[in-house]
Amino acid sequence: LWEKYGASEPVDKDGFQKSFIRHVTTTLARSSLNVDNFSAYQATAHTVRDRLIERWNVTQQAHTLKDPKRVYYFSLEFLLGRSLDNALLNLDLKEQFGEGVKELGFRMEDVLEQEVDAALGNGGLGRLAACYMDSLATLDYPAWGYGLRYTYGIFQQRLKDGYQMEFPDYWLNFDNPWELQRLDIAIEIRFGGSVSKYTDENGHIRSRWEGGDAVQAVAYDVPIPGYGTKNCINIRLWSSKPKRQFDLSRFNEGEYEQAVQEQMKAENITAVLYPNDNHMVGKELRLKQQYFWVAASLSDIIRRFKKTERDWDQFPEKVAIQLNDTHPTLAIVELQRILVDEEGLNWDDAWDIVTRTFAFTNHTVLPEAMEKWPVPMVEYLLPRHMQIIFDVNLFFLQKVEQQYPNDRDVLARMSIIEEATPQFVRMAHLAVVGSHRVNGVAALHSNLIKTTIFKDFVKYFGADKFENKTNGITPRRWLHQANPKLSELITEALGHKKWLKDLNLLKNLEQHVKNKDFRRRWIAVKHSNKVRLAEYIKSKTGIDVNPNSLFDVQVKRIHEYKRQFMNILGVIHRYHELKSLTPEERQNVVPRVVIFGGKAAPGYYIAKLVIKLINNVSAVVNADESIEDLLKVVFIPDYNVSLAEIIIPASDISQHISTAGTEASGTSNMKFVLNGGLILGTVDGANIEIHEEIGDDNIFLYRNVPIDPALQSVITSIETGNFGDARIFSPLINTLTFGKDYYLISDDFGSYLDAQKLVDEAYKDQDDWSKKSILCTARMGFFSSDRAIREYAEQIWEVKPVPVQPE
Ligand code: 26W
Repeated sequence: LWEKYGASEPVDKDGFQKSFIRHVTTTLARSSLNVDNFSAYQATAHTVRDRLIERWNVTQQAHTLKDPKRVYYFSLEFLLGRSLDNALLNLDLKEQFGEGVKELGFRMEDVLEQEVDAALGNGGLGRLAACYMDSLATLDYPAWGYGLRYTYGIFQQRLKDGYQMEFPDYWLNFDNPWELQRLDIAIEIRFGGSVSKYTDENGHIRSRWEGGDAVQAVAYDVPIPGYGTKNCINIRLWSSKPKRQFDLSRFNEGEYEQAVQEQMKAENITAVLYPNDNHMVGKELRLKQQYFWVAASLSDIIRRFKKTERDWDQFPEKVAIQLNDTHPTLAIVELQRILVDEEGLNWDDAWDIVTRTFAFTNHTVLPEAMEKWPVPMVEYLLPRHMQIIFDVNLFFLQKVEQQYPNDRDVLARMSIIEEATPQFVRMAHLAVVGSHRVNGVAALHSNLIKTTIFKDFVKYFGADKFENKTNGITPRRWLHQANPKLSELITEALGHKKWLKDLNLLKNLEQHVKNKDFRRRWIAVKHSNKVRLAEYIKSKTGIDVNPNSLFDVQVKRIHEYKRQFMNILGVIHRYHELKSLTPEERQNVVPRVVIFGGKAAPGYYIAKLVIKLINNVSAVVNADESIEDLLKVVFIPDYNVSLAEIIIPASDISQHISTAGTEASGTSNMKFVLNGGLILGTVDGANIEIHEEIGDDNIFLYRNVPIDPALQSVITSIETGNFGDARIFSPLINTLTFGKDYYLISDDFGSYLDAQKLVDEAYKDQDDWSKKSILCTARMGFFSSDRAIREYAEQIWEVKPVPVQPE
């Protein structure tokens, strides 16, 4: 019967239409007369979901049968964006289903637009996790992601009076077809309570964690389909629910209402994603999120491991866990607790298993981003874990002391505990000590961490423990999906689609650079992407921009170290210069549209002021008729993944201008260049490696030179009130003066302006620019997340591809 009825539905146009109508009728309970674009989206999504579930089942069964070593990617953020278009392309159903949708009276573009983003992340780290899941699936690795199913994702940003306003992102309002609820998988997670000691039957003194309050972790599975493979992997997201049993004694004592309220508090744990990027805020609820998530995930992994009845010492041969920054570091402590307290292993054997299991990726060197938790808070929420952390630290420091006798400073520097009042747990130190590998995310960054924050650890553990894994991006979403016209042109030129699985094949585009017609078509694609963005800008902001201008883009989280402030100061400078030009000189000017986008953390006062300044400058410049089309300034609100998919393909030049040494990698820089956009950047993060790959002629990198007089006149202009009430900006201006210019804007401003001049000059020769643009794309093979994932798999995880049997 399974064979008779279980066969897949056909995936052609007719099969699609049949399934679409069935879902409208039974899943949505609607009639044919009552199908709007949103219902069409839902019916299409459910049809695709059915296909995904089939693949998911086949893949997971195959993995269970073969029982290979698996990799688990622990990330507090997965910034997936939309799923429908991605699934249609990865499953190669877009054409057939597109036809089917059209015949039913809808436009696929409109249908795709209905989907809300899954925005369970802040920025770089969360989007990286999403790209890595795409590559893990595409390369047939037996992998799972583990994260949290936040009820509210990153806030929605709107502008009022030029100021950022935050609104809740209640993304689950209308059912989410991209998840499978697993009510059967519910794990109890404990907080608080106390630790007691007892002597076991062998006379050993052991610890037991008792009492406290428990909540339940319920699993939701998000299928992630690979491209050009049947492999479909899983992201398991946990949602907190009250435990099923109420505390009966409470009821009997008549505290019904209080008991119910306690239960409801359970749901708070996964209610909201913390909106801070690169900035630690020590909220107790955040620590609870972290423990809730890693405890549920480990319990799930251990349950799977135990089914195969292997010895514990084989655990690291079956399980690799990658820690995406320090957020999941408590997993190290939780595994040690389970092995010692519950499974009865001795401390050293347990610790050996733990360190062979975990590897840790660092994503930032900013001091304010380093996670550290007050010891009293950890003690109160997780009393046994705090004891274990102290023990780990004690044994670790004893060994350090053996290596460096009589060096008290080194012990203080390397300690997992920061000796302050109160004491703090340094999560990065714990992550380094509890992992067998530590990596940075770009060459410069990996070298930097070895000589700064982890210097002592490199000396103690040896340099081999520390590696570089330069970040990558998935070409499926960031070229094929976001830029269909360019993807088509590339496929036509290369004569195949293999480049989507082997991005180095783009190299062969280089031979087309000399083909005039190819260059013309390349530019035409860019132009049509700019027209599309111009329409979007008009519809959202009311601002008219001319697609024949140079589109200059900076989109990323707003942060002082990323220096959007320097960009807008440069815009003011450009504005002043334009106003002083003679009519003849104006003939020579390259018209520019300067586009900004990005969210500021709600509590980040200076970042919010930067947004306000950009909007004030935008208002003044765009309203100045004397400037005409020579300069337009736009802040596009609510930058997110699906907006990035419109903006990135339309960029001529994008800015990645962090203070040298502060941006660990950056990943949007890769996305822009892959789409034939040039970059203007500092010698920082992955810009350096991009430069190495694409060559001097195709990138505008600049280095700092000392202070510039042009900056002073710009500051004076703001202070004079040319851009609205000057008083509101004085805290922002103050960041530049009084020796506090921490991010070195004043040092870099002059060379920044010089680099911008080079951009203008280069853009005047459109034909030459098109050559640069093509070479950019052609030389980006290295930055595929497939390359990055292969490196992790081979050099850190030691996992191998497990292809699901072909049909
Ligand atoms: C505890 C608060 C907090 C929250 C998030 C601290 C740090 C983070 C993230 C690690 C910040 C982040 O996203 N870092 C970015 O990671 C990207 C992926 O590796 C890099 O490309 C970016 O350069 C880096 O800023």
